[in-house]
Amino acid sequence: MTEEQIQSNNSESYSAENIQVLEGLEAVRKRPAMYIGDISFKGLHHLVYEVVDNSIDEALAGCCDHIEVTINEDNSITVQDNGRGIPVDYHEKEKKSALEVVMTVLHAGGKFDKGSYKVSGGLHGVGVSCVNALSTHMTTQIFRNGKIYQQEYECGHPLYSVKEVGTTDITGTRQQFWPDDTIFTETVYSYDTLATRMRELAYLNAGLKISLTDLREKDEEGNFRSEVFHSLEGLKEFVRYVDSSREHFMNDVIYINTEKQGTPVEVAIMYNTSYNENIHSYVNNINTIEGGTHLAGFRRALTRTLKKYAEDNKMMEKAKVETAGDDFREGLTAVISIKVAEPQFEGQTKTKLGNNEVMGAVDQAVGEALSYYLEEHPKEAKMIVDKVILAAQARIAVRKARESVQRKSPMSGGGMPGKLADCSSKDPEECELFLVEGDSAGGSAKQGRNRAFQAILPLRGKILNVEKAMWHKAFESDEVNNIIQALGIRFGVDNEDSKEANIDKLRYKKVIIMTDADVDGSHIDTLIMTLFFRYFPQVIQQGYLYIATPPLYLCTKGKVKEYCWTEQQRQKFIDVYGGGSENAIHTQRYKGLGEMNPEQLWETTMNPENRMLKQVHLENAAEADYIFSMLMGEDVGPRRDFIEKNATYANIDA
Ligand code: 0RA
Repeated sequence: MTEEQIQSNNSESYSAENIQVLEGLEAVRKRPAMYIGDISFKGLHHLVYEVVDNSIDEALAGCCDHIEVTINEDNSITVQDNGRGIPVDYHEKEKKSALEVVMTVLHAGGKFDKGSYKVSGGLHGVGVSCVNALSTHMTTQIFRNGKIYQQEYECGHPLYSVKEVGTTDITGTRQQFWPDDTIFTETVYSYDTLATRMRELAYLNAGLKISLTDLREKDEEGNFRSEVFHSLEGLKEFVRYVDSSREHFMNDVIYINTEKQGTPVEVAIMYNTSYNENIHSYVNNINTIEGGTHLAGFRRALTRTLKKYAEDNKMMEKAKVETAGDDFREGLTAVISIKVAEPQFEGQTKTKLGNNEVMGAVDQAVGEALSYYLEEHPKEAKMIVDKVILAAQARIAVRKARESVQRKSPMSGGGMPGKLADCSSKDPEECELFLVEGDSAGGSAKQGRNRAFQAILPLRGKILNVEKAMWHKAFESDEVNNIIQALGIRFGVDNEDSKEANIDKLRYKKVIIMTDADVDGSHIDTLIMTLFFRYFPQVIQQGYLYIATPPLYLCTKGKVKEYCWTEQQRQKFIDVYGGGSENAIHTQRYKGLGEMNPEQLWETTMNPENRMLKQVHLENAAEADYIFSMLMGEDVGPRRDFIEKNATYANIDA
């Protein structure tokens, strides 16, 4: 956007008359995915975020401090806030109430409030009217001027004009909607998914109380599942939460909350003993997983300030190493949250901030606060600088390890690992790579596959836990190297010393982890997912990582054979073919991939016609960071709790 356009936008007054009718809600029902991303699980939950976003805008305006989200018994959702209430006055141009315009006209949402940090375009900020359009029924109640106003809709069409239905002494907005099951392929809400996002929003908006209640089920004590997310310290608490399973060599959270060049900047920084960099960045409460100018400003300030401090205090001379940017971020966990009035989102998934003016604002805010912190805390400053020096030394070891890998003959000149049985196609769009546990299952997979488009890479035993290992250890691991080489992933493409992966030359757009359906197999799945998440998260973000699901049973009755993936499927087979009697049928329980011959493996687990693949999603990056560090870290307590809560395979083996 040019200077001129910004000027004219700013001088415009967004009165009710200025709301433009862009498109009808029928457009939303025709192409729902265009407005909310998709029509499955993600889109379904997105409806809630959309409604909550509007209440958060009211909170950002300083007019609301409590949002209550309820999953009702019938899977409808209620969101109530204690804001001013959406205006209900008459809208001259549209010849209807402002409320009705907000609820039924696309993009009418935040145009009332020019001061707010509304997100335009992309997946967010499409407005509550989209939620209305995608709901079989929606009820809005406004508590305002001592009165309760109400309107109801079906598929976005009002059933009557806004009417008064009572009096009240509160103010606020209450929305209830029933997602349309003819549009959504998934209609059951996940408490955990909503809770994760509400927790994140509470951390991102200090002081705001968000409660979540699930009325669908009671626990043993007769209580509904319910939590209140309320953070007084904002990102300071968020970074502690994300990093709670990691070990720390210093306790401080370096915390910045300021405004620079009109941009509110909030940053929390913590260093831990791990070797990973975990920066979670947000713009207007949206996780910018592709980064952008705010992240660039942060990194620049961090490197410059730490480097200057180390040099001023003659700490680098002794170490005799050249530092690179990445060295300053090893063992760093940080959360950056900024607010931008006119955000420009770019990149593959529209989660990369493009606004140039933001870089300087974040750089200045972080530079000033960090140099002040270092001066005030010499002991902590020394520990950070020591860590940086260790990282630089390790990086140089990585470079040597990489060079020695490249010297080994099978790898040079783009060669492939010897264990890889490649496919004949070279088109990444149709190529699949199976990462297979064990040489014997790998052998069956090689025989059973369709070699035109399916490649097999057998992995020997457990692979390195990268959560605990230093970077150069990963590059010294044959298994990790084989995966990297086979996939065509490159490191240090743009910058020799960078740990950032480049997947431009990715050779397969389906990478399928195939392991036994037991505890060991699930552990290997997690190890491989951890590797991808920490070293080349783009593969997950772009939806290329999958987990194969081999069947658990082969049920046989005479000539009838059926593979079963669940206990329910087996029970159904017993009912249908055994007349309900278990004795009448034969069940073969598959303990491992190795028990299937190549034909069976093809038929059940590899053939695109029959197989069931689970796509690995990155629902929430900060939560994934927290969970991976907990699962793969040192502390066994929280890990055991988590596994007990989420036991899928554990039951089977019990
Ligand atoms: C525009 C103006 C005013 C309030 C709101 C929007 C508003 C929208 C939503 C959406 C969910 N909750 C909300 N709460 C408030 C206030 C106008 C005024 O009172 O001056």
